[in-house]
Amino acid sequence: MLKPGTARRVFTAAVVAGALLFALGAGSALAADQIVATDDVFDAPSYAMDQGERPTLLNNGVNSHNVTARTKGPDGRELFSSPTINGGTTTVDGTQYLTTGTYSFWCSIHPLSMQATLNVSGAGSPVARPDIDVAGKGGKLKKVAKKGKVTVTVSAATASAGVKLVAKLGKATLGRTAVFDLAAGQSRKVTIRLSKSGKAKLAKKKKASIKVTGSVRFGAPDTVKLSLK
Ligand SMILES: [Cu+2]
Repeated sequence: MLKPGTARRVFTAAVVAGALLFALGAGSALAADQIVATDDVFDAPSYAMDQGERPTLLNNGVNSHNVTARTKGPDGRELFSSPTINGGTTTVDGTQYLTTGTYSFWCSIHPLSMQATLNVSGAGSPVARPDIDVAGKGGKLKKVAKKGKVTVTVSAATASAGVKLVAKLGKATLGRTAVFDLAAGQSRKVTIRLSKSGKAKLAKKKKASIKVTGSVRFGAPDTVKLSLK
């Protein structure tokens, strides 16, 4: 038999515990676990984060360490990675786009002894992955070869940093742009200047199909074909 008042106390305790759990679950203030490296191990077999977060890497060792995902992202490079540091802290980049799941990583310098997993919880929401679109029209081959310029329009559906364009004729690179950033919803006309050898290659043709590929870190590349006559 419960003493009078016990049931109420149990009920009150359950309500308080429930409210506390709710507050913890709803709170986005819980930061991602810090990944700590010493020579030459990570301090835990797994680390936790919510969606949209970027953990930090602390290097307490003397040797250089990094965090490098073991799988590739849509850009063909590491799904997430940190710079290599020989002390202090740095931020892991690319994890902000991850959805709930378990992702393995290692230190690329010590891949045998430094392996761990990153567990992304169901809380939070991921940042929209960079998403670009490259569009353009063909034109007069003679004009393009003479002016040595190809112009395309690059649009970003989401914030896309570190965009660059390469124009190719078959396997030969005709020209490339410097890296530029686009905000979400931004569209920009970009001119690719062709190299001297690129211009010469093009001038020899009667017609040509130029491929312009836009690439962006952490996002999928996009290609447009321009037919020149
Ligand atoms: Cu290392």
